[in-house]
Amino acid sequence: MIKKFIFGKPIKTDAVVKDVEVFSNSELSFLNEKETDDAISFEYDLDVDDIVYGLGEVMGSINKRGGRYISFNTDTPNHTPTTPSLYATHNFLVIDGKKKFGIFLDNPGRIIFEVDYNNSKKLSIRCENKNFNLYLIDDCDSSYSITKEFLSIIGQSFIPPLWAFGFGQSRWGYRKKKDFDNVVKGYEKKNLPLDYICMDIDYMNGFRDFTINEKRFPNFKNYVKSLKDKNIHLVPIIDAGVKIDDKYSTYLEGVKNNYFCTNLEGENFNATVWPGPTHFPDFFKEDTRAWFGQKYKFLTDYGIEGFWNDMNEPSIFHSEYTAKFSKKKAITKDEKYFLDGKYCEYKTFFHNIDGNTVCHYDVHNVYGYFMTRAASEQLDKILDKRFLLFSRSSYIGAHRYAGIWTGDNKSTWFHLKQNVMMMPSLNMCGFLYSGADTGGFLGRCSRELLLRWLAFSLFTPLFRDHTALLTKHQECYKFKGEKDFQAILSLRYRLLPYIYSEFVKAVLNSDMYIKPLAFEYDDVNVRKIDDQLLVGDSIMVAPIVEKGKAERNVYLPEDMIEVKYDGCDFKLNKVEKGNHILNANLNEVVFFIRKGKLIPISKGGKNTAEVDFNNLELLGDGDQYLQYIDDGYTKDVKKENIRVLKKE
Ligand code: MIG
Repeated sequence: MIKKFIFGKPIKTDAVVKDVEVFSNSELSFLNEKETDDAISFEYDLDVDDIVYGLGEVMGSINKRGGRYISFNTDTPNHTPTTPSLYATHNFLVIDGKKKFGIFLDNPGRIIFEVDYNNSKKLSIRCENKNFNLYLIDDCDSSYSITKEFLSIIGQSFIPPLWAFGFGQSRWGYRKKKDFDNVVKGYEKKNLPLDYICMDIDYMNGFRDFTINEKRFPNFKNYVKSLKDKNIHLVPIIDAGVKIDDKYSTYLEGVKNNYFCTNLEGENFNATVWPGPTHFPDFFKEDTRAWFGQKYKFLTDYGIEGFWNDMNEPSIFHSEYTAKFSKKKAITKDEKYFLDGKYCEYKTFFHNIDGNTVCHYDVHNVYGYFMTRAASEQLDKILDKRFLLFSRSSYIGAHRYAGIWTGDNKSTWFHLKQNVMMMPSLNMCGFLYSGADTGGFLGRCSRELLLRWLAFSLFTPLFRDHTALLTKHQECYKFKGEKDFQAILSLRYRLLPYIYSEFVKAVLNSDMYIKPLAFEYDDVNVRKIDDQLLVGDSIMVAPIVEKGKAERNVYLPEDMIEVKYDGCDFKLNKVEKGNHILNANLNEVVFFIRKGKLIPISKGGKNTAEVDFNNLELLGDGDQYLQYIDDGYTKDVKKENIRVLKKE
């Protein structure tokens, strides 16, 4: 049963799309609500064995106990075990104990969650914005059913085209056509698959959105087409800020139509990001969203069908207010308010929400969501097929409009493990099309780390190798011994019919694509496992996430079939329920097929277009597999596209 509780006067976030009955707040007494001048708080006593799932894009394990998490979208390059905020806000959590319930705080303001923090045995939630909706899901017998109820009220997740399920290469630092040609050549030469290349900020003219540097990309339309003829897509980045420049049409249109956020004086707010001084579009306004979204047509007219939205927390290097106040010797009390804390700038600009002026700080966490929604709603109108879109910042609701990537991680084993642990939480919040920068964004990626990371990421829908400016090159073809890379990457394409089918079925059924083991198995031994995951309905993965290791422990909650793939053969081996050790060399991936299940395997290909979805081999001991199949572009994604494959 899902119940809605209303506190104050919340703004419309559209996070929840289904009507939910409203109940009196007195029914929430078990959450010990307390209201003070500056917050509404809740507190709940946790039993020793209670597990707390959820919160989407946050650091830590699948079980959130022991952590302090702050919902306040932040551009941070330092993701440590105790980093409280990343780029997204996903305020859904499930408490799994004697009492089982889920809570979703549809609150765009700053929230502090403490989950058995410092062994307090308490779950405490402090909402700074006192205007919000709270949804409670109870009367369910498992965390999994609570999650599915939740997914059913927030609406269907975004589905990109089939090519977006291929492998993508990216690097901040590709500047000109030749850099992209080299990537294509590099992958071709070493016989490695590739479906898309991301274009980072240097393709633009002085970091102006919706421009192309024609000197670096002469005849861009032909170039896009020539790559598409090879089944390779270009995916340009779009940043949130619009450069202040009298000769730039996007800027002029924004000023003329009052599309931008305003400052304390009511003028357009001025903040510095990559292009220098910029204005931020006020994505809370419908007309701003329609305008900004239509701007993507500039690029779709060149044949572009995929984008990534960045810097939309929004990230600010510095602003007119920090500049002004930092020069002053004496600061008044009022001014101090704006300089108090790290997030001062967010208190100094404003949105127009249904005619009311609202301080950005209070609604900060939905800004990126509304940017991505702007893009998605208009791309949907511009193109008569599905498109790729993924965003850095997000909020629950954004999952209907785009996928996400998890931002600026590092080339470390810890970040690989963190990627594994975060995936189920993202899925719980509707972000099925998601993934991390494979190989790590910052730092120097070793060959071993990249191979192991690819061996995990090949199971995640967004499968992209991305790295930062000035780091060591991290493209697969830059490393010696291409055979190992061929082996790992080819598995993605051999599993593509399974991955695509399981992904779409999960979307259509308001289900998760990647799940914790405990969501399927009622087995005390799996409650603490956070480095093994279920991928779709048939596969369990147990990735190697440690340096110098070719083996690891794995626990099977039931009899399974171990599959070892080395680039050619699938070696099958029946394994009994219980503890085992798995071995996988750098050119091998080991995964498991669940009891009574099947997986379809294709012959593979150099890109998704080459994969034959009809000529499939079935592995496993089940008797039928439900395959979702379509043309890879249609918007009409429906259950009728599912066919039954039977084992002979
Ligand atoms: O301030 O566009 O997370 O993926 O390569 C850095 C450059 C801005 C941050 C993104 C990253 C991207 C980078 N961007």
